[in-house]
Amino acid sequence: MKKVDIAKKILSENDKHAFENVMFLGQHKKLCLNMISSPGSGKTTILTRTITDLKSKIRVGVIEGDIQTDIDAERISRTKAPVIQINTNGACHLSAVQVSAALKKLPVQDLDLIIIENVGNLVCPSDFDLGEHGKIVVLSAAEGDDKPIKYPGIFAKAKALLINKIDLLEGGLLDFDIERATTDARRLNKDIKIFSVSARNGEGMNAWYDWLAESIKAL
Ligand SMILES: Nc1nc2c(ncn2[C@@H]2O[C@H](COP(=O)(O)OP(=O)(O)OP(=O)(O)O)[C@@H](O)[C@H]2O)c(=O)[nH]1
Ligand SMILES: [Mg+2]
Ligand SMILES: [Zn+2]
Repeated sequence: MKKVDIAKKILSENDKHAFENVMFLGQHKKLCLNMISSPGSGKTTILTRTITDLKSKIRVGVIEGDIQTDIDAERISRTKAPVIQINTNGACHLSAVQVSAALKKLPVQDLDLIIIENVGNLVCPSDFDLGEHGKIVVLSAAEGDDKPIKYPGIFAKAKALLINKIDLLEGGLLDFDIERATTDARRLNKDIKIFSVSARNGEGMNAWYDWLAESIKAL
């Protein structure tokens, strides 16, 4: 009996659509980033703050991936940024074909930057290329500083790491060691840019905004 490697087949089908997205983004010359993290580390909060703070400089469009509900898309639309919702109906990651359809619905010509919020999951979204220019991983202080070594895949692939919720470090209620998380992430990925931020109070966000502006310019 012939053995079929289903995982390989799904991934190569995905790669075809990822390539379409690469072509689409290249034609329109738009930067696209794929934001990945565990549930609740602060992706949507980082996005709403980023969109609001950069409003006069960078026009952001969002593709929101969620297993169910449009809660996050609602939060984004309150900022007035264009947002396209993808419900994966149970799937734990976004696939390139879903993103391809969403990209065509966004007013791409009016944007400077497209950010995809992937389904909250630190593991398999990193295996699915969406045709993006770079992956951004978010790790919140409450999750523990051992996550880069425990879940190395995404930290090895990401262009940038946002260590979020650093406001929670004050008062000594958490034992998250930024130095350890940073060192381990750099050991996996020597080029990764690391930003320690609080999406709640805005601390550290300016360095992230500068990096976004530089990345758009460098495209
Ligand atoms: N203290 C603190 N809380 C934060 C910060 N950023 C986000 N939160 C809170 O963390 C919770 C989860 O934030 P979300 O932005 O919904 O996280 P998410 O990664 O988008 O979650 P999913 O989409 O469900 O994966 C919310 O209650 C936020 O208010 C931060 O910097 N500091
Ligand atoms: Mg979210
Ligand atoms: Zn998955």
